[in-house]
Amino acid sequence: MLDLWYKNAVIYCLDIETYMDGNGDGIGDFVGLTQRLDYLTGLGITCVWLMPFYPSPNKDNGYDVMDYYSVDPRLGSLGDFVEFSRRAEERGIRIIVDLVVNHTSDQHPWFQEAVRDRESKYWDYYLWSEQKPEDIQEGGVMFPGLQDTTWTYYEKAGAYYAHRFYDHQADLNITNPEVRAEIQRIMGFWLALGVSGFRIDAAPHLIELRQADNLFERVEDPYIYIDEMRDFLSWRRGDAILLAEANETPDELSKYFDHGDRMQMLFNFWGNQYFFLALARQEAAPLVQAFQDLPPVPSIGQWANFVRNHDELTLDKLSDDEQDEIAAAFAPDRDTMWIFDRGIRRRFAPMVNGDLQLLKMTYSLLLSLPGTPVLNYGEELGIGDDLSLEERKPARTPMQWSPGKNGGFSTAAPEDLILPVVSEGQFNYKEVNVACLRREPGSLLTWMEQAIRLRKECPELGWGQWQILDTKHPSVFAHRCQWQGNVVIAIHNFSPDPCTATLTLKDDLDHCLVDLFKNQPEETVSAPTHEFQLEGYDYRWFRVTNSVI
Ligand code: TEU
Ligand code: CA
Repeated sequence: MLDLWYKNAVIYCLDIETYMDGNGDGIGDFVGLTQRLDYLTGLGITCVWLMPFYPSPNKDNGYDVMDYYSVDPRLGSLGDFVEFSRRAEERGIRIIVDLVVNHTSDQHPWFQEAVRDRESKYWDYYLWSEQKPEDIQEGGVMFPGLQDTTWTYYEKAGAYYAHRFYDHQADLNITNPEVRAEIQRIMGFWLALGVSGFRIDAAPHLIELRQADNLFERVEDPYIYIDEMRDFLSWRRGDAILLAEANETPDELSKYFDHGDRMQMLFNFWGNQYFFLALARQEAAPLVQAFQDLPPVPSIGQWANFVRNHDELTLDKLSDDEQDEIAAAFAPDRDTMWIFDRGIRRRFAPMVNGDLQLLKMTYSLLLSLPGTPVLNYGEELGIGDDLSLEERKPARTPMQWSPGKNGGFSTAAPEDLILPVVSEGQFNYKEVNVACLRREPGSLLTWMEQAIRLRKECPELGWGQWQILDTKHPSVFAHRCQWQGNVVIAIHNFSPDPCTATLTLKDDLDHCLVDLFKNQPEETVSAPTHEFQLEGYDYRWFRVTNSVI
């Protein structure tokens, strides 16, 4: 019997720094987060993905790590981590942590030792060149506009070092077996502290194996390194998972799964980008096509679906015209709303002007799509953003807990907060916050709790064989998931206009459909096609039962 807990999980991503401040210094911390575990339990979350919380100069929101074995003192101590992990476990909540080993901060002692002494073993932990090489091809700089090159001269070292991301994030050389051993030690450490797996940051760049002479040629099949990571992981903890951040084309993605011996989970960036195109066009076709293009998933593999994450909403796989369609619908002001010339730096609720029906339809889709849903903190409230902040920060403002001071995030003076709480406009914390929305029957938060409960009661969605159904209506997306003889069908209308969808349900002939949100029987499928009357942005889930209830 396979106990693949992640198949029916509900994952919630949060940044400790902006979640809940327990000691009033304006910065979220482990103590604050631990106080909020009951909230997460109530919401129905089963797994928390913690963004980097390690000591860091914090020039890239913690993705610039200077010590992999510790907790940033601003956020607490290792003891606080263990307390948090223990209390999460008590509530049946698993923890996944970010593993950021494509690069280290230039302040990491390995890098500092390397530049101090070329003879030290740490020199070969990184990628060096005496002359400035051509910029790394295949994707080049990752942050155009904020990053000029992939090679930067380090005065003290007298050489250039490679970096895919910011110049303070020196790429590690994983062709060096000692670096691979370090990565295993890091994984082993957090597994021993009870985590259930890792989000592998920048996975495609991590596995770009590079020759020690810096030629950047692939010396062997780069994916083999994932087998090595996975082997190590599974020996140390059988039920732990690797969740890769790999924004790649379907062809490439299949290599990350392989036959089930590499990553268990991959973020579905492909589906995400085409979802936004579908929404902009109010047509299901782009999402239908995207899911048909995805590679088959091995039995232990799983897509991690999401609406928004902490980065820009990257649209790099779409054409310029398609990006323009999305811009016109959701982010018309290129100057303030876009970044890196490929993505939108807004949260989702403001992109759709807080349209509650559209928000519910979207999160209903997220919770029902084949795979496992990943929510970003605050999405359950329809939290807003702050476009006056620089770079990717608009979508990283603090969680909004109450209508009180600083939205209940912190008791510090507002000017001392790590980032300002959204306090202006439609999404201001006085209106959009946990305390108010949980008491409002029709709110997104109240609805989300119910929807998450439903999702957990429908394991067919996470485990089953899925198929996309023809709906005879361009704006309607419908899919059917079957598992262990049980069937769930979900129907979503991507248009604000009511319509009739006609589904071919020949496999379900003579069965009864029970509307799961309304908890009432619809009608019996008495012909091979069945009509559904849908409201604008409607979402319907049905369980197929043997007899009329
Ligand atoms: O992002 C890696 C990365 O490649 C993304 O920025 C990517 O460009 C984008 O999502 C779409 O392709 C990760 C983290 O998520 C990000 O916050 C860090 O800044 C980055 O790694 C560097 O560590
Ligand atoms: Ca604090």
